[in-house]
Amino acid sequence: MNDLKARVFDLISREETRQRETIELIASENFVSGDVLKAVGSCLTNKYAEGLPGKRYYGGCENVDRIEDLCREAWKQVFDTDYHVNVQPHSGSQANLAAYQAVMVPGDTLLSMSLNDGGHLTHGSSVNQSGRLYNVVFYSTDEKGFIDMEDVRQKALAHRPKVILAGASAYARTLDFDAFRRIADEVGAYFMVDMAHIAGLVAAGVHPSPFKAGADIITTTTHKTLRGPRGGLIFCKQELGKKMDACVFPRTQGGPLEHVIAGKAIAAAEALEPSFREYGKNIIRNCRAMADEFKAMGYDLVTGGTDNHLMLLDLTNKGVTGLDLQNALDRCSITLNKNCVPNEKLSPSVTSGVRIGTAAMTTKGFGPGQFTATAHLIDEAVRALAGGTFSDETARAIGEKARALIASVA
Ligand code: DSN
Repeated sequence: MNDLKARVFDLISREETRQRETIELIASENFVSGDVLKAVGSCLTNKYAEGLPGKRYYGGCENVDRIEDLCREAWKQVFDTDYHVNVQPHSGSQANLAAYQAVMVPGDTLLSMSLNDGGHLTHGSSVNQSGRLYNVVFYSTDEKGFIDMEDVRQKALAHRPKVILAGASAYARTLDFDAFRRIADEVGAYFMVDMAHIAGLVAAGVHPSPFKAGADIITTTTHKTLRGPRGGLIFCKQELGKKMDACVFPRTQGGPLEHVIAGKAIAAAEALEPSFREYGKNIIRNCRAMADEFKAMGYDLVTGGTDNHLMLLDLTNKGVTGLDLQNALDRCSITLNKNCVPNEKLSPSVTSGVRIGTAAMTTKGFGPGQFTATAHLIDEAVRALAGGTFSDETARAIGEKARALIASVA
């Protein structure tokens, strides 16, 4: 093995250790099963299969055709839907880009939630293609951080968007899909949902379903609460299916990643197991327990709490920035990410808050006891940072306790 390979494998092994010995609180991450890893690491990575099952531009597709068909059917079963599905998007960003192209032309209006309020980069941010191609209008959150549905309606009436988008990457509350659908109908807009963060909760039946609300297009990633491989999916009403497929390939992508599609099929099989429903319930139970503990310790939570897998801590009253806390916790075997809060005064690379999610550590077996104990470890770091006493010794002491918590469920 040459030196470069040895270095790469060494780094993979270090990352395995980091993932094993760290309390993982990034709300968009999770730990896949050995079967998902096996599929993603399989010989399917060698295969080109541009096109769709039965309509490929390459020979030798008989096995990948079958896998992709199984994958499509399984995901429809997971969400109990007869929508059209495309399982080829390489990511959530690719899924959104293709979905927009199926119903909008450049210059059309998209009504969505801004990145600062909890939306996603691909929901019209000026630094993303979505913000450059479309005329983007953002609806707002109220002073507590809740989506203001009256503002959605007023902006929809004023701007007559082609698409109204519901979905977020840092929003701790239930999305009212029925209310969005009604507004979209009132102004004749397509109603699109990006359920990437909450898809596992929808699959588990612990968050309202955008399918039941009749969204026209639903995109998701497969690697967050769904606990599958890194990738995307697009569901849409049957009448949009042909256009949607063409917007994935050849419009925005080339050859599909059939090894990842196989991993998505395995993840769908796992989401269909009864234990997945239990997993979804536990994610929320754990998140509420941790949020309550933070509140009891005097922390401000955006919206005052959580209904889903994540919470946003506003650290303004603690005198600590999101960046400082993220960096300090990196030294304590605890991983999370800095995050903007409503009316953010600091830059997105510093921020006044952090986002905390419970999906990954629920997979590892953490229950309310471990999550509340983790809240106290984070508080220990915050207090040391605020008091100017955070040191190598603080990091070592918190890190030891974090690793003991992990060991307690191993
Ligand atoms: N960047 C992801 C997140 O952390 O929410 C979304 O794509």
